[in-house]
Amino acid sequence: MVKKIFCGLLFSSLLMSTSYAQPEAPRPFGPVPTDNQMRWQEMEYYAFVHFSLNTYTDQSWGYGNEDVKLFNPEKLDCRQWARICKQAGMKGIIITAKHHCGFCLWPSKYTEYSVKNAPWKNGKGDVVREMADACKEYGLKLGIYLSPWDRNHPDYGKPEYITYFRNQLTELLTNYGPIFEVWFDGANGGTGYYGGANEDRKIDRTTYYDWSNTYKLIRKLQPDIVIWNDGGDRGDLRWVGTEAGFVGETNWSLLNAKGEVSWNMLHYGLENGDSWVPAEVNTSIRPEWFYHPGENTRVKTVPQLMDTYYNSIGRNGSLLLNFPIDTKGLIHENDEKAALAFADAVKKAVAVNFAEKKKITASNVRGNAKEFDAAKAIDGNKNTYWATDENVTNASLTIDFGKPTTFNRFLVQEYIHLGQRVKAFTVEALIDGNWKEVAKGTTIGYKRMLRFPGVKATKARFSITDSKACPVISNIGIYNAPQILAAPSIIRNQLGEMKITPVDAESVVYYTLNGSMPTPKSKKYNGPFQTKGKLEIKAMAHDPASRKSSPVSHEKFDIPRKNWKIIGSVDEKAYAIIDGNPSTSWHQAGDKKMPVDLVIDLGQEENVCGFRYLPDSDMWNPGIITNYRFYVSADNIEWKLVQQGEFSNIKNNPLWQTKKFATEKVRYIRLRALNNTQGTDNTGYAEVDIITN
Ligand code: FUL
Repeated sequence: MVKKIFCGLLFSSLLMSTSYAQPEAPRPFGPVPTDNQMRWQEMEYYAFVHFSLNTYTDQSWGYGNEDVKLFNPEKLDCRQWARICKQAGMKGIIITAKHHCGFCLWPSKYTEYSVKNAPWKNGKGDVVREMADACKEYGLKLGIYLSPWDRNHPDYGKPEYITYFRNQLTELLTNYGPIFEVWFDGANGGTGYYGGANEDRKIDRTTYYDWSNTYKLIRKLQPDIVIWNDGGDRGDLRWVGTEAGFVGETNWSLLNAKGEVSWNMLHYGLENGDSWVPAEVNTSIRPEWFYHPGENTRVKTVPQLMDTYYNSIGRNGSLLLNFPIDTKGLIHENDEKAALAFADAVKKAVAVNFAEKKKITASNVRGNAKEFDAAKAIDGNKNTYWATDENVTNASLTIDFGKPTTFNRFLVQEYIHLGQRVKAFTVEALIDGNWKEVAKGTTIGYKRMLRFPGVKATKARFSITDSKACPVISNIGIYNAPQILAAPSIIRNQLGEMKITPVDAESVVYYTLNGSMPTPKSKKYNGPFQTKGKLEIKAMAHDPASRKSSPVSHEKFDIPRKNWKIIGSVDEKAYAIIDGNPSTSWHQAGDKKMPVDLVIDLGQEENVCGFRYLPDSDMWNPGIITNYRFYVSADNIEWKLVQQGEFSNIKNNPLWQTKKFATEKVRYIRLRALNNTQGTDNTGYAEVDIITN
């Protein structure tokens, strides 16, 4: 009996001590993601494909009256799209099943304005079906973009259109398997064809679509879907207020369920919002969403895409990167190259996690329990996390590398199932026995990545300095991303000041002014410097740690343009065309009719034997000169025609144009534009220069 009582006591005291050592897990704080939002967030990176009649009309928005007969891609291959997306590390594809022009990429029962009346596959084709099949084959999820605005449909603006819209949604969400995301563009209402009415139709985008009932239908047909909506009722995801590929550094996955959403709320979220509405960063791999042959040379570079990566996925957002499908029906080879090189750069940036399997300690562990200890932040398990005691909102993790280790990137993830909590944090490095702050951030959320110049340290410390509730950290990563060694850009401004800019701010730049190839023994660039006269410069970026160098940039500059005056224009902005910067431009006054003259006073007589013209790269109104005449003068009274002709292929390849002629000793030059590539009077210039003897 005594033995029994003793055993009973022992058992219950064991129970008590076990429950004492197992503190309660933190309770969710504020709004939390739904399962659908969580699955979506973990996808991180997926594609948009823009393909429609616009592809064949070089437009960004069709009016709604474009001929369906234009749709006849000779090589349409959704498997090529899926292969590239898969290789690029993407997890899904969202297709523009219907853009604003109303043309449907699937044979909708409810309209004649679709692939069923196009010559492609004799009207028997279905791009959405081919896309769904290709996604399945490549293990990608499928998403649907269905423009609420339809510039073709006669009923747009009337209640009948809502039935049409829902019928189409039903087709798309029923016949093509699981759909992970549906995308409702915010561009709504305006001029259009509307079945021949050709008028302006305004709608109230908050009420017209009766979103709450449309959402009910969507969730009934696809219970696992997330809804993106930039108008009307709050969807599951939010736009970030820009299509340029970045969300705010501070990025709360919260908004209020009701009320207006300002630009700031889109861009930064709302710290005390009452609903979980995370950010999706949508941007295109080219300047525009649809394919335009003129942009074949304007595909984003790896450094640009890496910036987008750190400013989207690295800022608690997802990245929706667009491929404009070309007229053949393929992702263009330049876009493929860029996307794969980008994927490779990301892979290399996070190749080795120096935090993994290292000694890690925490300033505080919830209930001192193993379940919440520091090691949970580096165990590679997304379902475990380090947590502090209730009300402890200042705490740190210290990682001991065991030996001096160089790193320049820091990654951290909150266990967002319990809400987004952290408001501020720092990253420090122990260098020669002293702690040095190397980076700091505000919000974390699902994933936050920080970039900073490389440091060599024996330990790293991550400190949360402000949090809404006790932090819950599921993952830490410490990396040494290789520098991106692309050729630096070289600019000489009007005053002759030379500026060299490497792509990666951490690179060291070396240059020569005597035509020889630069090496790490050449002159080191320490900032802009003054130059005189003609010169040739070669420059490269160099990473001392890896001893690797970039390709060499090479520029030849003619005489400085210091004393040049643009005659006949009082517009100070005109000097953008001689500021040496190819990204600034100027256009002649709008009332000037072709031929349009540009006259420059060189300040003194020069031996001129040619000129150079760089057109403006603005997508929609570049004012690119096609046919020209070039005159010179000693006195600005008598002019001599020295060269004339066309800038061939300048529309598709808007690069520097160089024209030479026999040497003339003159002080004034005149570039006369006879016409432009658009057939209008608009005349633009990014840069104008001369060649002297
Ligand atoms: C915008 C649209 O108007 C563009 O054409 C494109 O579809 C982009 C994704 O959204 O608002």
